[in-house]
Amino acid sequence: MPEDSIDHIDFDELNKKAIAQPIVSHMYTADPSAHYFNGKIYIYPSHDIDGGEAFDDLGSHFAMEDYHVISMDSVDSEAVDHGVALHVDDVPWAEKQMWAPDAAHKDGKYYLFFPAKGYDGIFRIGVAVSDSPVGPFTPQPEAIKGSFSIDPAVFEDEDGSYYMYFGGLWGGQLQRWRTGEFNAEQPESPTAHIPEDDETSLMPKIAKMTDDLLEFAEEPKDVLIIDEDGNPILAGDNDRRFFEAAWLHKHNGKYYFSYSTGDTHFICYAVGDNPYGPFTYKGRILEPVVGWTTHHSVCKVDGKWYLFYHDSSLSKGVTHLRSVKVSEIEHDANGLIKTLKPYRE
Ligand code: FUB
Repeated sequence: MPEDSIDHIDFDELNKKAIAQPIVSHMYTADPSAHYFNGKIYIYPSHDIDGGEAFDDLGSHFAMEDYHVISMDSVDSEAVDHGVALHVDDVPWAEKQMWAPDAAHKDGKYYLFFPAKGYDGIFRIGVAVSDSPVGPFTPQPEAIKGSFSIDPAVFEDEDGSYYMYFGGLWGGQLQRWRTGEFNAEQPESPTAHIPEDDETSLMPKIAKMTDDLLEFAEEPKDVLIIDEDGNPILAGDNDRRFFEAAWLHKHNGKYYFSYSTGDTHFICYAVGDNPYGPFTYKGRILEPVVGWTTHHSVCKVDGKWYLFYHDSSLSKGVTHLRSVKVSEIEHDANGLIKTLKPYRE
């Protein structure tokens, strides 16, 4: 829901109708990547602050500086904030905008993957390592070689392979990499370099990770999202095309790629037979929330699937001050996910 349409909202009423409440309210959190590690839920969110930057379509107002990890024994239990896990000042290559992170666990080590803008104004993706799921994390001195854009999501497949999905339009700069080189022309325009409406939309990226999870093992490739007829989703299909917030979960042997449609504010999903896709569009997981952005993860806890997501209800609609929530989702007998409405009628 865009910020200019919130003036009429009675937030006390809205919060009564919300299907879930923020899991923490002492700070603003967003973009939750949830994992079930060693019998406990760990959430790796963005830590929203008011950095004093004016709102623009490049997302300059998302001026986050650090990450906190949150843990929960169950989806109903108290959420524990474990404090600063990584600060931008400790990342040699990063200047600002610590956007949506993710984490992975391998051989007793924990890896925090995060996008940030470098001193050259270009988003890259970094990795930081810890012996604990809650950090503190020690960053690698350089960003992942060949990385670009935002919103990393690292999926561990059942054969022990790890894949990173990433990318985001507008302020996330994916459209500036269409030729393989960063296109710095029209720096203030969020939509310059976006394909025409009747062209194939920009697709998210995938790269297999090296065994140590510190680099890409291959050149990033496109993750193709197709419609029911097998045609790539078009750039003008704003209700279905990929914008940002990639996530991958596996259910009954199928790969579910989910994502945000950005300016139309949906969380959608598409299903495929392997990590690389193609993925066939199937529908929406979440209808628009209060706030411009919508971003999520899907995590299985004790045999049930949960959607971790955010809205701006606690801040009364401030776009860049969001709060993480969690709600159960269901896959039906055909593997389709029932659409969640974040507020009751
Ligand atoms: O939190 C900053 C950005 O907003 C994220 O990277 C996007 O996915 C959107 O939620």
